[in-house]
Amino acid sequence: MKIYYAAASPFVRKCLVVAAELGLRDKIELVSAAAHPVNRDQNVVAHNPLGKIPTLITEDGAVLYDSRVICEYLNSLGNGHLLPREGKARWGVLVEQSLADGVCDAAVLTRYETFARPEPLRWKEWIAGQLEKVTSGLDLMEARAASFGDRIDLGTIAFGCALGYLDFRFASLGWRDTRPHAAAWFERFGARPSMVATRPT
Ligand SMILES: N[C@@H](CCC(=O)N[C@@H](CS)C(=O)NCC(=O)O)C(=O)O
Repeated sequence: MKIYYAAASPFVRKCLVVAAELGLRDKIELVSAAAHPVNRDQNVVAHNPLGKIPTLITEDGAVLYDSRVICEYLNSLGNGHLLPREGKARWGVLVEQSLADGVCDAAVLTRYETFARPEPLRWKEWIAGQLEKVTSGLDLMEARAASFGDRIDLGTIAFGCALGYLDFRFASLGWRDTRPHAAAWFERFGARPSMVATRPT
């Protein structure tokens, strides 16, 4: 399999952590991509009209995106223990993934607004609105993290990648200051080999 990839992307990281936790990491070749909302990477667009990463090409040539689809696919290839099969537990994990991905979406959009958009066109209130999503999302993540224990699944992996992205790009937010449960949980979770191997630099 091949994945269009950038080390900084929290969505790519989520897929690679999932692959590592399932013992599939060696089966995935990384193909560097320069995904950008304006200067679109045509190598990615050739497979995925949205031009976004991650984009996965499977062994039989199918093209999969976005990260949620890729993670479910990898889970089905491995022995499927990262997503409960049914019931309340399944919806709980999927919503946790949506929450963490939503925090990443807002953070990535803030990055684009501050670094990709020409300065005279930047919209301060829009950036503030995205950052509010990040902080209110973090508040719910704090509440959920209190009961995570040693859970390893799509929900906790997505949380880990979101918190790692905030450390990487938004350290000045100081998310740990008022979120002790998430901080303590991430201290342990972030030390997993799958997380260490994919830490953005
Ligand atoms: N919902 C998508 C989000 C992916 C995403 O936004 N990736 C960013 C990189 S972190 C990207 O490809 N940006 C290029 C663009 O917006 O065109 C997923 O879960 O895979």
